[in-house]
Amino acid sequence: MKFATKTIHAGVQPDPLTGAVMTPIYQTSTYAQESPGKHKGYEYARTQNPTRSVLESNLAALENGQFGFTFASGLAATDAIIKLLKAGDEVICGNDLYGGTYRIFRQVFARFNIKSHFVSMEDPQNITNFINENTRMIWIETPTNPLMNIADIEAITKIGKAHKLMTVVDNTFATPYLQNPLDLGASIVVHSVTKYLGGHSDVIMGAVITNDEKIAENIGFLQNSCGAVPSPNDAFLVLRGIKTLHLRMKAHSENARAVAEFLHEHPKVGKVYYPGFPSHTGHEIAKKQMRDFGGMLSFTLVDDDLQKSIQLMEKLQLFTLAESLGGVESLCGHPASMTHAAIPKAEREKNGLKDSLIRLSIGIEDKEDLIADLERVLEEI
Ligand code: P1T
Repeated sequence: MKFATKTIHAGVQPDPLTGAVMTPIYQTSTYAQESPGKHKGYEYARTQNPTRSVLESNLAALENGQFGFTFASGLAATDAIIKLLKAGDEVICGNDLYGGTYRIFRQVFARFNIKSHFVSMEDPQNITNFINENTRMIWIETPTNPLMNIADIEAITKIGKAHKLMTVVDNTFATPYLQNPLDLGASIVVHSVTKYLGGHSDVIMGAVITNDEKIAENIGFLQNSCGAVPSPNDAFLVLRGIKTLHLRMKAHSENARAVAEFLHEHPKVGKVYYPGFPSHTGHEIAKKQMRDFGGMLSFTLVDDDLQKSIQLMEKLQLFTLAESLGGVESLCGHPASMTHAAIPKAEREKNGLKDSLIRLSIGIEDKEDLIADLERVLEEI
């Protein structure tokens, strides 16, 4: 099956009980058993839920994976993956990551003696400098949040395999429409389903997808044992959202390209962080591993003036100032005080994340209206 067909059909069958074409919301916490242990494959809804199972099969198919698991949030999915490790293990992470991912490594799992190193993934050789006998995992985002850096998934998974490490790719920004890390050798794909997969800013959810049977068995065990599962209602909403993923990602990518080009030409704009530009350091790798460049971009003003950046975000009308991304509506955000505030300022700046940086999640409105909104505000500040 090709991608668009998979979004609509993979894992989805008319309901065996009624023939309902849309997967029903099985809003139940438990299931009747005929005799102890004699049941229809469903015992308790933390462990299995038919609405969730359909979504998990669908997500696995989209990522060309065999096994899919959903969680109550992207961070709950991240939490489950880190719990594959034990005290004393070490992880090498990209140095530009969602602030919450940094926080869970540094402020939660550090307490359980899981050590994390944050290094630039633009040159995969940086990883080898940190590998020792305790290293178990490499963790990357590509494109990264919020600097839109690109990591070479194939090159990094090769290093991972050579040292028997798991390579985890957070594919939230790209989505499986644009990039399939498992095909490039990744051990695990993680998603904040909250974003493009859900697509409508109305659900918090995460997902883990893998082709590795042993990893799948452990993630399934952790999903049930730790219990951060999503609700069947949310599983229904995400199944519904995914049916238009291909159409939305095409529109997000087209609009983001137009907005990036507009900003690039504007005299009041400083740097535009967008991997679709041939001048972007990761452009060639992005072209190799992605089908388009996605709907996210960041930029600074020419004088790096924080107050003007804030004014701009306050004055935009079509871009709502809010955390999150990947919905049909455009959002703007201030990473330093919002999504990446958990990273100490010195660390942020060392990695190139300026306080004046503005992040845009480009929606699927008419691009002329988005550009007009930005043009008006850039004029006013
Ligand atoms: O918010 P949650 O569903 O728990 O997902 C966490 C997460 C994981 N990975 C990436 C790349 C993310 O961007 C996120 C969440 N990010 C935001 C809320 C944000 O505005 O960047």
